[in-house]
Amino acid sequence: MIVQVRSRNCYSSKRMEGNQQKVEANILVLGAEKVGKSALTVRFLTRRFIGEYGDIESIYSHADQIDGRDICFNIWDSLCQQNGEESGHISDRQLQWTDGYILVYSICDRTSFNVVQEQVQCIRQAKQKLASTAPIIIVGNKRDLQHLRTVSSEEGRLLARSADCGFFEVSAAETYHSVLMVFHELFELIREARAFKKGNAGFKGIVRSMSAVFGRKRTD
Ligand SMILES: Nc1nc2c(ncn2[C@@H]2O[C@H](COP(=O)(O)OP(=O)(O)OP(=O)(O)O)[C@@H](O)[C@H]2O)c(=O)[nH]1
Ligand SMILES: [Mg+2]
Repeated sequence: MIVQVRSRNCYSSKRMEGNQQKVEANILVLGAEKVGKSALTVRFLTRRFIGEYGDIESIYSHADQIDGRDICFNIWDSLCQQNGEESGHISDRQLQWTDGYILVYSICDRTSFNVVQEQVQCIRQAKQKLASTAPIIIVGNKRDLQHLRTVSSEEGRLLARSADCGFFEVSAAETYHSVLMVFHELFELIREARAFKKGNAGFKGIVRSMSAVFGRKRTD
């Protein structure tokens, strides 16, 4: 079961406020079990770290402002599905819903880092199928537990670079600001991806118009 939670100021999608259109971004938070997906999400939503979050899958809607612009974040705090051999399975519904991904691992848990690697591959393969350009940010969480670290910062950075993803190491337990940066950076990447897609569509439109004017080149 997925619980849907909407904040008071975020009830209408793409609502017009004055002359400004509200921008929506669907963000899917993925990763292995107990890496801090909910802690990260709740930190962003409430600025607080509660400690225990239970195992409820929720989609939260949250109103925010970036550079004076109203944004509505829809954040899907997922549960790690154990799908036979394949850990960290991502459903088609999730892949179609999302505009951007946050893939979380714990710096103290190498298995969770491996799950993120698998999820990056899964998203990249799906991208070819869906022709989607949803950006990814990889997050190494629990940075406060340095003495238990098993995944180096360098490994995280390398994975992100090789897969063309953003990268942050954070502690949802200790800091709000770095968590805020993760969500805002992802929003920027989503905005860039949308602008790129729009630019491409415009270019294709120009090519189509030119074909209409000058006629298609016959290939037969
Ligand atoms: N020390 C430390 N503990 C954290 C941090 N983030 C989360 N935790 C703890 O890690 C445990 C799991 O956190 P959750 O946020 O529930 O993790 P999750 O990935 O949502 O877990 P599931 O939804 O059950 O898969 C909890 O006991 C949290 O208090 C962190 O940055 N540092
Ligand atoms: Mg959770």
